[in-house]
Amino acid sequence: MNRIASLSILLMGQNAIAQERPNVIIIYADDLGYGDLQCYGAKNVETPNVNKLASQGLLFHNVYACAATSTPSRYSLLTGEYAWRKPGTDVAAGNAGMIIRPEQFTLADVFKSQGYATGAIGKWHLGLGDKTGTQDWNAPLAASLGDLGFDYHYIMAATADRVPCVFIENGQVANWDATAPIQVSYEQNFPGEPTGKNNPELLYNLKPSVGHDMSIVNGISRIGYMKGGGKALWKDENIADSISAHAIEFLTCHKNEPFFLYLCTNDVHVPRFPHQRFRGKNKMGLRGEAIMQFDWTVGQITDALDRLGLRENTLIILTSDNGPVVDDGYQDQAEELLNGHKPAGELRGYKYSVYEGGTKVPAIVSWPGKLAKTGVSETLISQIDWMRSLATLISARMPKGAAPDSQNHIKALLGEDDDRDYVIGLAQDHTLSLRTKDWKYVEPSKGPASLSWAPGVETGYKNEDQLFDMAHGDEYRNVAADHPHETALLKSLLQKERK
Ligand code: NG6
Ligand code: CA
Repeated sequence: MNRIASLSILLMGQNAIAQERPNVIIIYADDLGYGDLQCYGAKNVETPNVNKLASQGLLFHNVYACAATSTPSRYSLLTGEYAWRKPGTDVAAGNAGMIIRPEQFTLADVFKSQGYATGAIGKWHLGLGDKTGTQDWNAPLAASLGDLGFDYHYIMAATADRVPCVFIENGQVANWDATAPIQVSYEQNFPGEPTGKNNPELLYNLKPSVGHDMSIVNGISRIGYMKGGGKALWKDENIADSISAHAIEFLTCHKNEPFFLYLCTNDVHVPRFPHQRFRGKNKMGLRGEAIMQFDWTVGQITDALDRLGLRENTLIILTSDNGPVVDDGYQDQAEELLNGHKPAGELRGYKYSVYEGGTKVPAIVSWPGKLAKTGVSETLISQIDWMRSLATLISARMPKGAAPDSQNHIKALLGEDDDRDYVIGLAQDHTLSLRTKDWKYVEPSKGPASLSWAPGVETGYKNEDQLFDMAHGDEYRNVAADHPHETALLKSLLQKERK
């Protein structure tokens, strides 16, 4: 059967789709930019495993994360609801209560409802437990991913630069150490505990440039205070290895049944501190090595699928939670060593921005023999739609009210042209943008033009309407005054969405 024929069977009727029951893996990178992969034009770093995935599948030029930072972007992907509709979805502290509530129907529930085994491995950053600051980290957490449809979970509570610096497996600290009970606070230090601010001599691995000067774990100071942890504390250089080992274990355990794996790497977020075997291997230093380590992780997963005979029946979606940033608060020389590398490619702006660099992300889909085409896709896609699209793929029904902003665009993910009418992007200060295939509108904002904590990021906040001609890829010249009709139209679409 040729590819088009197999796709049309796939999209024809519910039964035909259900028979497919492919495994689905979302590989969600952190802060990986549109220009950071070799297959997207990066020159200073080799990414052979990702390149291979792209060359056998689809490489997208117009995929958008829902937000320019992690928590709101992940919230939207997993719930199909725009984060800007839901208060409390900004970048979460490590002791935030669980942001998605157990009664919400999630992407994991979609798969679970169809009998899939579901797993979440790696960075979480959507809160844990009942209520912010009240967690007992020395006992099973009161609420965790098991309440959101994930059968198995092995996660970092927030980010590597936020305490607690431990992995949490199925709602309990992994390798919990009875001799070193864990305490966490985002308000005050624990008496006698060193901090990056007071004890810079203890920072033997990495020093902060902005913030990140509270508790010290593994010779790196973080955001927030923690005490204890003992043998449960992670070593940053082993995080990618732990994530990939647990992912391979999950694949192996579930090789005989359909599974969904939400695999979130810590790479290439700060603190960038990859394993020794990558050190000194890239001229861009730690940030380049973190990209190599990300690529290595991808290779670990695809090799495991090959070994297990699962490659053919597994749909892999690789993407990023938001755009790239170079200096994000540690002295890792990322800026000095760029050597001409452009993390966001030719896009304007970075992580946090309302411009393309904030939310346009690399995206690759691979499903051997099942895509309508391979090569490049220009289709306009938002991650907000993946929940309903994947539900359609596996014939899952969703309860009324679930995934309110998510549309079915499975055809787009599998290689047909199926543009979304428009995608909405959320910048760090809550400024929204709306982009159609031809135009991009940015609403007026009172936010600052640059950020004190991330020098080098152009936010794009301006106290006026901005309109850009995306048909000609020009996000530099504001043409709102020349095109009042388009400006008004896009502005009113955005206002309507907001209601
Ligand atoms: C910022 C952090 C930054 C990063 C970001 C969240 C400082 C100075 N900066 O506040 O390092 O952690 O939050 O990134 O603390 S995200 O990708 O998880 O959204
Ligand atoms: Ca991120």
